[in-house]
Amino acid sequence: MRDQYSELFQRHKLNPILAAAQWPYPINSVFNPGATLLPDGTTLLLCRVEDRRGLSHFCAARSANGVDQWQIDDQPTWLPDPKRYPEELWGIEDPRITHIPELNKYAILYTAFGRDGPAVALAFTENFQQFERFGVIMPADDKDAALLPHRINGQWAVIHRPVSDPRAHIWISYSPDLHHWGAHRLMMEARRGAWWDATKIGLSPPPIETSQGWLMIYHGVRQTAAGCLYRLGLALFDLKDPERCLKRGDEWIFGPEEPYEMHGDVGNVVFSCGYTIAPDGDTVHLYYGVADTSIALATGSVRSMLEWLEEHSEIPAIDRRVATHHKE
Ligand code: BMA
Repeated sequence: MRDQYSELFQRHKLNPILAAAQWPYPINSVFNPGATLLPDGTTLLLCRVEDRRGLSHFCAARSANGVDQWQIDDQPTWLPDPKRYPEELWGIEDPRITHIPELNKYAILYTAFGRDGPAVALAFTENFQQFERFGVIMPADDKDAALLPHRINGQWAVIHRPVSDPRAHIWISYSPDLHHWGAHRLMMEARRGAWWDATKIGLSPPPIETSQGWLMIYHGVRQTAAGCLYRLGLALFDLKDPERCLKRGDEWIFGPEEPYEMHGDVGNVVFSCGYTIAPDGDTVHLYYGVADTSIALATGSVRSMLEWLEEHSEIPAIDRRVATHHKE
């Protein structure tokens, strides 16, 4: 019997590493950033910034070491454009960045928040200054999406989280051209009952491609009498058939513990949309929003996450009441 839980991620001692007070223009909060390493080794965070109307836009912050000395764009980098894109009426949220070598561009999947609710929208950029919008690719209610970095069997693949109230599961959909999406498949269901990931789950950052499969860090939402608890867990999916779940961790691996994670606009939330992986191919810098207020950093290892899954995994049975068409 273990006498304590293993900790896969270590919080940085400078947490939170980015907060509203550092912003060059007035904002309410900054959280849930997408992340990538630029070719020169700079860490780029595309941060979700909320203003005092309650609406969000994106602002880029760059740092040589990914920890401090952030160069923050002195005005919003990417604003919602509700005149041309009505689905962005109430803002843009939670960007997830994937570098796409075939296109030599970065894909950004984000939540466009409009009258019908949150929808998944796609855009591309080469420089994080100009953004080419493809518009909504998964209509409301849908969010928590990322594009896989290359085609699978000739098809592009998007992981996303449609809501079938009150439950919400993780799905994957395919496209030949990035515009037309179909072949929707259930990837992983929310558990039921008392579990930490009962009722609602969603992709957190884009999955990590490893020799053993797509390693997914996902969030589970536990609804309690005192409000929701957002925590992170792990699962592994087949490289060539990513809708096939190979392993799913039982316990959560990271949850709100520190005061900056427990208190803020929405307390008890750790929510990650991005990471960078160091040149060693193993060290993961996980960037995450804390309490929908600021940004924090925790460091982990791909190898340790895979080893942990070896010991903490169950192979999930697909619940046929939810996914009658799921193939074995
Ligand atoms: C989720 C998303 C996140 C947010 C979290 C906690 O549904 O909207 O952007 O951080 O709720 O409020």
